[in-house]
Amino acid sequence: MNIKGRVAIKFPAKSMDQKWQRIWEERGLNQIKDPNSKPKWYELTMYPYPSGDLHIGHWYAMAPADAHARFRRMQGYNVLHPMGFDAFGLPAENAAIRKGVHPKNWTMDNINRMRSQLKSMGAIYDWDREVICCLPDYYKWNQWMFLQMFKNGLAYRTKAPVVWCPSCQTVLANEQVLNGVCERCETPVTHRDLAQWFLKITQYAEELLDFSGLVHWPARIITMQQNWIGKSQGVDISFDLSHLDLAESEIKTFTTRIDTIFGVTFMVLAPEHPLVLKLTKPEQRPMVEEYLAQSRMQTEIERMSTNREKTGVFLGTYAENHVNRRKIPIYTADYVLTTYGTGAVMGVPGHDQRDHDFAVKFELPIIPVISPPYSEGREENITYTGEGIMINSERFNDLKSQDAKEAIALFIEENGWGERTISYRIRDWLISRQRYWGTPIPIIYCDTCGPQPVPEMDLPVLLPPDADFQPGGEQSPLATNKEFLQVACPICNGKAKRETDTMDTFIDSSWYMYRFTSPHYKEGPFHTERMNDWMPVDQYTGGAEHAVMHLLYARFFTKVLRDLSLVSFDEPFLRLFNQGTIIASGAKMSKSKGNVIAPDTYVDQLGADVVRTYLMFLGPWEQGGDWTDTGINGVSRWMNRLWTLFHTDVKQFPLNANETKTRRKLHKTIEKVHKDMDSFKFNTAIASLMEMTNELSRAKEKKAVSQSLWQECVEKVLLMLAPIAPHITEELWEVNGQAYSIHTQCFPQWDPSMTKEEGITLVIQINGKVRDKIESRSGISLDTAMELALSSEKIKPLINDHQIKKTIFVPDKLLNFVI
Ligand code: ANZ
Ligand code: ZN
Repeated sequence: MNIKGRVAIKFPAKSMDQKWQRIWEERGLNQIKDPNSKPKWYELTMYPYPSGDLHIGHWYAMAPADAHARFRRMQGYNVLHPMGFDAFGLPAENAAIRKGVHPKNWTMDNINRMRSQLKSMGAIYDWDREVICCLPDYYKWNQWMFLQMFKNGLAYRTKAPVVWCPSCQTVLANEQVLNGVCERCETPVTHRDLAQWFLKITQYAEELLDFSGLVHWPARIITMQQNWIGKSQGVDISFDLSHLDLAESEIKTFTTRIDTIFGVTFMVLAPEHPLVLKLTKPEQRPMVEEYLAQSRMQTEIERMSTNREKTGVFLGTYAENHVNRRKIPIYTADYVLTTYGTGAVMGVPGHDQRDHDFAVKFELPIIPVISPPYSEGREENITYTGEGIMINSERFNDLKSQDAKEAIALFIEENGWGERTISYRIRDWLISRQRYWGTPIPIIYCDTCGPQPVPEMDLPVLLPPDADFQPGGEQSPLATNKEFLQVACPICNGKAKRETDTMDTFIDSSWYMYRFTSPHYKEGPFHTERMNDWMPVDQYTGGAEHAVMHLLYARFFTKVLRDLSLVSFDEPFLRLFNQGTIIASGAKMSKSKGNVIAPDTYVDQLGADVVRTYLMFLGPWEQGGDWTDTGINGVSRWMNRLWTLFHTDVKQFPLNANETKTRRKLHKTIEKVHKDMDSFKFNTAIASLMEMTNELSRAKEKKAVSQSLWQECVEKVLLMLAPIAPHITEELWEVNGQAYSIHTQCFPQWDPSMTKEEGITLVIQINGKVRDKIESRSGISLDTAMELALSSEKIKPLINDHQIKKTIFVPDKLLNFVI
């Protein structure tokens, strides 16, 4: 591949990269020393799927994160910035099936390739700490954690309607369904009833809504988690079925609008609701059954859509509304979801749009019970969903609806018809996957003793290498592997069977940050002391697409570990930063557009530093940016200039010079770069370093700096650039006679007296005559200068009513009004 308009590199980029990478490795520059006298800084970047080549998106996530970790190291922290591979899961397996190779071989080959590509980046990863989740010494601890949860009632198995992806042939977690399609293959999902393992994340719903333990997380990620957890306050209210002579004497529904209870004219059960068939009259049964069969085929998208015509079937029976003894017909309809509240709703067509559409379609009465504060001009067919004054609600009439909410809830509680409750949208985490490439769930089923945990001493339950890994429908491919399947019951030693499902791969990433603190530890998932040396993670970086799944699961795991007394803090990631996405030449990268950037080619031709620097320069990291060859050529040119400039012979400079300008510029640059690096603003940090090089070029040309200042500037610029471009700066550090290594130096400090804004005197003229002199800081704009001038007591009376025809502004010097 050719780099358009490629600028030739004047320095031996490739051999320099190799030379320094070798020396750093030999001398153990990046070997992590567990606790030492320095304060710790754990900076973690989300570990990648070993999906093949390391693409530019990986580089974009990792190179800036590496620069930030390096910056912290130069600030004097003991830094842990590890790397590993999220090696289990569907993408690896699907690709393996497509290519007919074993998932393990495919995965490990990719890991080996990606590791060497990662090494070419020159990052500070300590490869002795690598974590690979598909290896038994890692997934053993997935199984161990599962067993701890099982023993503490946090893991349970139940038959449940689950989301099913017909293409991946596996169930999915709710979090893996985006707008009704599988997030992996984009096939619309359907539902099935299967016995599955769940983790009780709902037990932590309330605590997961408390973000106060976090130091800094993006507000939008917090909002997404809040919405996902979806807390609603309302009332669980029952409707009377006692006249029907069933075992169940009531149906429970959840409503956030108990103030509308007198407006209920029907009731709707989700098709999956267990009472549907019991409440169906024999003559309605064929229709109901057909409807249930149909709705199973519907995807969540279709069911949730608000503008779709409502469907449903009358069950033939009625429930009674306790508050007014009104008989209301019971329907089943798929706009009610089984996964929320109680899976049943009270239909209030007067005040809920979906209920309204349903009532219109099935010709059900519509009773308004809240009168809007201003009723004039209100349209007939629009449901009123706001607050107002109660009507048609017997003794609650004339109350404000907000007050009626309270009063009615009390009234219902007093009569034992229901109680105030809080409902969460979040469901327990379904972790069973009917796939081969995952952690076997360590459970044994014995006909006599029931489901039994695998004894801890028998862990890990190894994934059999010789299993057929083609997906097999509702059963995991492991079910066909007799050797794996058949096992002795740990209690009675009788014949028993293993669980054949594997775990959701999000289990692996829920605690991998702990494993990095003692990756070779054999006695437990982590060594407690080492873990306490490093955890919690001080800075986490990665893509915003992980707002709900991974980041919520990881928070949940930490709270579980805390409750098991394994850790003593509440949150795993104190600070979170999301980088944006990188596009190429104005478009999303795709093979069909032919604009996929292969980092290897660029690294090969220009060296790692040019690629790293360009990635950090092409836009604010959090917004992402557009990769263009013109852009990277600009960086090549700058590095060439640096290379030449920093090979300058200092002897050509005078011993003394009037050099305040250069010195000030240096200190301002240090301040700016320091602050920018601190807050991930790499692009503006690099821009300041570029300006500083301009200043040095000027100073060199005019011989306007002393030998010592020149030397100081060279050193400090190199130090500031070192986290961003580690190879060239190490080389130039050596060229300039400094001792190895630049990367163990401190980040330069600025002198505040050098960075203070200089004061200036602005001369104010009227028609060319000096009328006032105003003290101000330098660099003020015309607008600010006008404001200052026009508020001057000397100028005001002179301008008075006159019209200003023209203003002449010489920044930092003069403002002249022509009147
Ligand atoms: C009666 C009512 C009247 C409602 C009204 C709303 C407006 P949020 O706020 O998101 O928590 N609901 C309850 N369970 C449901 C389910 N399984 N599937 C679909 N809808 C369900 O939503 C709570 C409201 O969503 C509840 O309050 C219920 O409708 C509906 F003027 O009850 B409401
Ligand atoms: Zn048994």
